[in-house]
Amino acid sequence: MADTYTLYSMQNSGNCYKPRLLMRQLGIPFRNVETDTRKGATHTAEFIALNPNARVPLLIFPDGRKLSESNAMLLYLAEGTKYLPTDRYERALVNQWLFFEQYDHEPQVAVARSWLHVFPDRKARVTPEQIAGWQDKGNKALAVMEKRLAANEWLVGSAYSVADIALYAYTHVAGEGGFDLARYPGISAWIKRVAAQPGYVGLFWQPS
Ligand SMILES: N[C@@H](CCC(=O)N[C@@H](CS)C(=O)NCC(=O)O)C(=O)O
Repeated sequence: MADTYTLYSMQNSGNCYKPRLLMRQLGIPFRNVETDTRKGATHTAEFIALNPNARVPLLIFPDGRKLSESNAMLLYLAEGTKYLPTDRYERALVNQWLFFEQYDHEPQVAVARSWLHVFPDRKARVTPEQIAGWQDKGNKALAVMEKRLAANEWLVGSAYSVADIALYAYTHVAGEGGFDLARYPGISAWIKRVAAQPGYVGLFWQPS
């Protein structure tokens, strides 16, 4: 039995940043195992034995239990803390934003960033139509966020929650996917508010 959590994660990944940021804000110690998907590190037999879905992040509990899916980690780790509302409806709204993030936002905003920025060697294989498709749908997702954040400080209720962490992860680096955040003043102000939260650390932070 280990004495801390182990997180398999990749520094440049927003999905991996979500649990890193939350664990840092909750003061939960963990060991970070850098797992570079650009080098195929999630496709080794050893890694697939841990996560058959061959993706990071992957969280290993001190007692050996495993959890994949970044937003599942946020919900698990935030249970009983100020980062997850206790009110039933507000919790449902947190889930609403987490599902939105995985279905409408991440597949456009993160994928555009991945092809244009994280894997620059792949850039030559991307067609202008693909880029336009990601940007059109990604801007629609950003517009949904803007509608909420133009009039509210946080995505759910009146407090910073795991909904903000989940959406912040790829929104704050959306410029690297060719998105113009200047078009979204509500989102731009929210990005500054998230970065001012206690215990905040940036995308590339990992425990020493
Ligand atoms: N829905 C998953 C997505 C995880 C994901 O796509 N991870 C990427 C890095 S951001 C990955 O491991 N890719 C491995 C590969 O494509 O080979 C989550 O939120 O955790």
